[in-house]
Amino acid sequence: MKLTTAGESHGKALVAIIEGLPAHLEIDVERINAELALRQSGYGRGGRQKIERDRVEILTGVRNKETLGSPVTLCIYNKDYANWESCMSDRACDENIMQAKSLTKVRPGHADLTGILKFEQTDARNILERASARETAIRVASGGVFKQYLSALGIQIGGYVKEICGIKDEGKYTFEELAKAKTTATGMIDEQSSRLAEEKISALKKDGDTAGGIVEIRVKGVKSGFGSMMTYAEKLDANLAQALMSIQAVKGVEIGAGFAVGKTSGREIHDEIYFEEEKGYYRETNRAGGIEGGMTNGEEIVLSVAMKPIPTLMKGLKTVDFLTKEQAIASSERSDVCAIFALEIIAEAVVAQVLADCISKRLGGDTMSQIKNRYDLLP
Ligand code: EPS
Repeated sequence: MKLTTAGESHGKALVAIIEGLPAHLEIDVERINAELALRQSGYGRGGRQKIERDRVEILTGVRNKETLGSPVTLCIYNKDYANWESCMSDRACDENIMQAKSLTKVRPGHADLTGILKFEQTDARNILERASARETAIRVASGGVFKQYLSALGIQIGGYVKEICGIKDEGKYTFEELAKAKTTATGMIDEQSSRLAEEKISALKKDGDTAGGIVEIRVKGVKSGFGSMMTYAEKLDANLAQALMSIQAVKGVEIGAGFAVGKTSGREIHDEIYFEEEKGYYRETNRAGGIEGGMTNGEEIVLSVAMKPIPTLMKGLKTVDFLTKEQAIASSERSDVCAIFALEIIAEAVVAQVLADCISKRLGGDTMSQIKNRYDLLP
């Protein structure tokens, strides 16, 4: 399967084309819209989310609520484009408004400076419009399609926010308990930790600052043998890490115990193997995070993803004005203080994409029922 996304943050729309979906996958568009609403929520989101009410429009590839096997095109119109048309249109723009909306006091941590130099621009707007995490809206919409493919096979994805700027939710949760994360203000499950995180976000906001954080993503129901150790390109852990790292502002991905594996001995870290007639092979621990040798081993897939604080600070950091080369304070645009709740939703979508692709490579299939029959026959 192949996913291509396009669209600028304040342009007309965000679009995605998904190639390689089978025919007869049932698509419930309202399930996708529910994911989009979740992505816009969470304590600490900014003003843009009050303007947008993201809803997906399916332009191609689905008829009568079922995929046809042709490319599926998704579209989310940016409501804010109405306020930006005079400087974001593909037609001749208003020079004065373009000037007023230009950004040259490049933000440390953002794509602004390197992008300006690389693409020979004089205005970081031509960089930030695509670098913006607004693009994640269409990835969540696409993820909504991939999740429906996975749930047709009995595979579910969940997760929660583990940490926001030093405030930790240290609970150990069953897969079923993860659903609660979607109902709290921060995405943390433990209410006390969630309240402390809210206080932290409020204090950062007051100080013109932003919050980083960590989320955990879990996948239940993937049978063993997806991904392959035969070539580096087929290793599932590598593909998950690549995809998660492509989410704006993500700086770290861990599979299972992650970096802790480097601090311990083999006896302490590897998951011992057992067999029972009814259960088949199983492990009593899951420090491998459900992946060994680049392949699923039938246990839950467990991933952690760390996001740096958003680089648009209301009290900007020191920088240089790209035009004058003078020392300056970085430009501040309307932005979010904390988008870790959103990260959890986005990371689920991205994981769904990688898994759907991996499953389709192994099982092929022109129709969803062929794929389901092949999946059900696997041990
Ligand atoms: C975002 C929309 C953007 C930002 C944010 C994510 O909207 P605007 O720039 O109009 O306020 O809130 O984007 C960034 C963090 C960024 O660096 O550009 C969204 O819909 O998620």
